[in-house]
Amino acid sequence: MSKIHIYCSIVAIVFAGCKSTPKEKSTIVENITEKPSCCENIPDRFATNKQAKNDEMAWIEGGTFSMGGDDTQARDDEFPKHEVTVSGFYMDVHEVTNAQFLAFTDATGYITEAERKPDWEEIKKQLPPGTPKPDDSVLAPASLTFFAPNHPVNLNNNAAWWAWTLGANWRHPQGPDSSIEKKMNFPVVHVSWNDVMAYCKWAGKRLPTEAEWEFAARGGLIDKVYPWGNENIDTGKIKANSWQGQFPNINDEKDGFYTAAPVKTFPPNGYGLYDMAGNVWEWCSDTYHYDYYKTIKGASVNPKGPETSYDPNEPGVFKKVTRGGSFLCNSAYCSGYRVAARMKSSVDTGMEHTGFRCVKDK
Ligand SMILES: [Ca+2]
Ligand SMILES: [Ca+2]
Repeated sequence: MSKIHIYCSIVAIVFAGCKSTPKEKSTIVENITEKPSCCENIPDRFATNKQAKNDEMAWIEGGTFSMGGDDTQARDDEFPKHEVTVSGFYMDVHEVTNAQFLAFTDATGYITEAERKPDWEEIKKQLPPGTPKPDDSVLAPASLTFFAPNHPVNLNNNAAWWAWTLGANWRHPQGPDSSIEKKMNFPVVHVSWNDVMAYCKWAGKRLPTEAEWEFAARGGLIDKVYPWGNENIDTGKIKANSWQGQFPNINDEKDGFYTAAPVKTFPPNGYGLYDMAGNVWEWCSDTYHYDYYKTIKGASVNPKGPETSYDPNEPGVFKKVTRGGSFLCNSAYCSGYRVAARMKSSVDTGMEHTGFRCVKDK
């Protein structure tokens, strides 16, 4: 998912003719190699480390594991399974909360991307030449919020449940009339990859690599589908915050939460990590490439992801990996809470169901 995708699918009238045309892999002549400039030149004022000392982190003893899909729901980009070794690291036991993110913005004055007016000069680089500039009412601070249609929809069209909501951002997760005032222990959302990189630098931490994230999510279990083993998420005790019922129009809320839940509501995995399945998606440091696993030769030690980005659904958009699924995932749709499931989003995109957690070296 990316801002561009939503601009194109929701604001189609404004961008008449704007269409991201999926191409066959063989016709892709070049992938995006340009790194987003904002991740390398974060101002030094963000590089303080006062808050992080009190954060709850778990030591994850490194090891070797088999990375990739373990069941029939696994998608093509999760194969082949391959051997990966990661060194030990500390990991936040829960997703970064609104309280933690507020401490960061209070200390630094940081303004997230969703709170800024979109930069037309940047956006148009990703659009067909000659695309007209939309009205200023569209190019206003906004973010992607979930809305439930009142009828079943085609699950291939995610614009059917995502809205470009003016005034939505981490302080107002469902739009300008919503608030985080009573949600300080909820995961922060509507943060882009660029935003979370700034947080990590301030906290004296970093984002996990995709391999570290999956190793940690498995919680010491071998070749299991979920952080708790192989039992289906809807069987037995409530295991995580996901979507029960018919997605996206009917949510039975058997787990007690329609959207996000306070962190640490559900049982931790074997490493003491909460919400590695569900609640909100979590950014990783790796660039996303659909075929990345297929290019890995032999044993891999502390892999940091591919150099180039490629998503067949939005070729040309530079994306980073997200992991773990969210309150919107269910067993009939994406099962994104499987430990091997991969998702991706452009670096400037924040969404109502996407947050992060940090790691730290010894
Ligand atoms: Ca739920
Ligand atoms: Ca999560």
